[in-house]
Amino acid sequence: MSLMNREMEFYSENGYLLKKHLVPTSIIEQIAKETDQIHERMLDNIPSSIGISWEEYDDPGKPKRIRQLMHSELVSDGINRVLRSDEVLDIIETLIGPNISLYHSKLLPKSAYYGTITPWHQDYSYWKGADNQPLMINCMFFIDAATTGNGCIQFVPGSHKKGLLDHDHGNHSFGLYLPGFFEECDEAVPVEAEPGDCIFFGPLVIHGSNTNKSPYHRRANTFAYNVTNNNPRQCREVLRGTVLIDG
Ligand SMILES: O=C(O)CCC(=O)C(=O)O
Repeated sequence: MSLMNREMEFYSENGYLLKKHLVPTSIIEQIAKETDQIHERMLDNIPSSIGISWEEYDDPGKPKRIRQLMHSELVSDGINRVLRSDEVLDIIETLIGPNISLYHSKLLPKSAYYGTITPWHQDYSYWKGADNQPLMINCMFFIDAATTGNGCIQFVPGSHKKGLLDHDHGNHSFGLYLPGFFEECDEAVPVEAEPGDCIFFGPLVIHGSNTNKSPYHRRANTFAYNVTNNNPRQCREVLRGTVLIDG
């Protein structure tokens, strides 16, 4: 499935695009099972290939909750299938061309009651490098429903046209953020999503999300894809197209 003209226009105007029901229900159910109780399971035994950053709170009495889990394709076969599925890659190909590599797959569990803010930022602040253009793109897909009540992602439409802005640095997960951290932003648009929906967004659009104080988890997963050879260190696995050899 490729994108319709109006979807392409929406994406280039706003910097993001919601595609409804892209991942089949049966796979979402499988992933929901595979990521059930993920916080408790990872507490007992973190496989060496997985990278975890935990929620940090002032109150040490709160339970340990995962904020970001890198290499999520290794904890869930379903996630591994979605990241290389034609449904997702056909859209990525429409947006960045035929030479596609995986940069990362990351689970964002935003736990019920304890999920914290993701401050306003542009992903290219993390990804930029001398030999890397702002071409990488995210596909965020939803395992649970995401609503304003449980911290759905929010975008500042059109903000990708401003280019990369200066970010502040903090010593925590999501340690690069725009001045003001997560201050009220009148232009921000919350994008609610159902399980199986995917949001595609570019490296320069400003985004963030609120706390989850609700009783509902907001499990989501992002795949970051790169144009192969746009900085080979940020191309972990070629998924489509050719590998261009320099020289
Ligand atoms: O989990 C979220 O709501 C936002 C995640 C995010 O902004 C990111 O991974 O860059």
